[in-house]
Amino acid sequence: MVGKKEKVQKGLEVAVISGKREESVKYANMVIKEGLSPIEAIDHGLIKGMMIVGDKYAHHEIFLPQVLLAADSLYGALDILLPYIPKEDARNSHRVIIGVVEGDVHDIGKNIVKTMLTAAGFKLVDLGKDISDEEFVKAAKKHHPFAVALSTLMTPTMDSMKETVDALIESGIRADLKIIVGGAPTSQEFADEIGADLHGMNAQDAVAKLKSAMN
Ligand code: B12
Repeated sequence: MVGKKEKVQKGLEVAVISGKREESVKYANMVIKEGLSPIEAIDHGLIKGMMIVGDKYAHHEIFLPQVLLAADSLYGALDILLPYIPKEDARNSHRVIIGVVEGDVHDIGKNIVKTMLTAAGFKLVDLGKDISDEEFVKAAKKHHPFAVALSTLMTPTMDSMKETVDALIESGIRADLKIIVGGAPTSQEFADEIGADLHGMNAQDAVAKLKSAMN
């Protein structure tokens, strides 16, 4: 028998795939009303739907306008769910600067990582998307963060990640902070190669890696 939780998660998944914002908003409200886990709804509903959209897009079964509708539908639900992610009590005043590197506008994953880190008690400075290495350096000099978190989803913009790490090294502040990278084309091997410290597979992993780096 399929339970309420599975039904709602499936509803979110289908709402993303079909790009129906009213549907995703309806199911997101159900998550809250039924007291279901917003994190599970994001992982097993919204992100699952977006992964299927990604596959369909890669196989030319759908095109950019449908991907945009899917993203819009995902954001509609995220707006409702994110405020309900439980905040940790533990006081953690570590500041993290986050941004999507230059040339890349994919920011859904970055926004989820930002929310999970915020919920874990980190103080986030979100620079946004398509951020140049100069902007990262400028922000790091201004905010003196514990870590800089770099996101990219595209292979060509992995070069921008390396340029950002290089710029942080050249600016003389590299040793004062941790650098964590993430996004589908990245790996721990790639992080090592470009001189970053850490790699996170997903938002939960980002929290785990940065927490362990605090000790
Ligand atoms: C949605 C989407 C779009 C939307 C983006 C909307 C937005 N506001 O973000 C739009 C329609 C705008 C778009 C545009 C383009 N896209 Co697009 N897009 C996607 C799609 C379908 C889903 C991405 C997504 O949001 N996934 C859901 C989120 C939750 O997952 P995520 O981003 O991976 O994030 C998780 C982890 O990666 C990780 N993570 C992410 N960041 C970080 C950072 C840190 C520090 C850590 C620790 C972890 C971490 O944690 C996240 C949460 O768990 C992917 C396909 C796919 N399978 O990924 C293609 C994809 C990324 N796009 C692609 C391409 C090519 C493009 C375009 C160039 C298309 C074009 N011809 O114009 C443009 C790019 C323009 C640009 N300059 O950036 C390619 C990239 C190929 C490559 N390897 O280089 C992909 C893979 C599709 C494909 N198979 O061809 N796209």
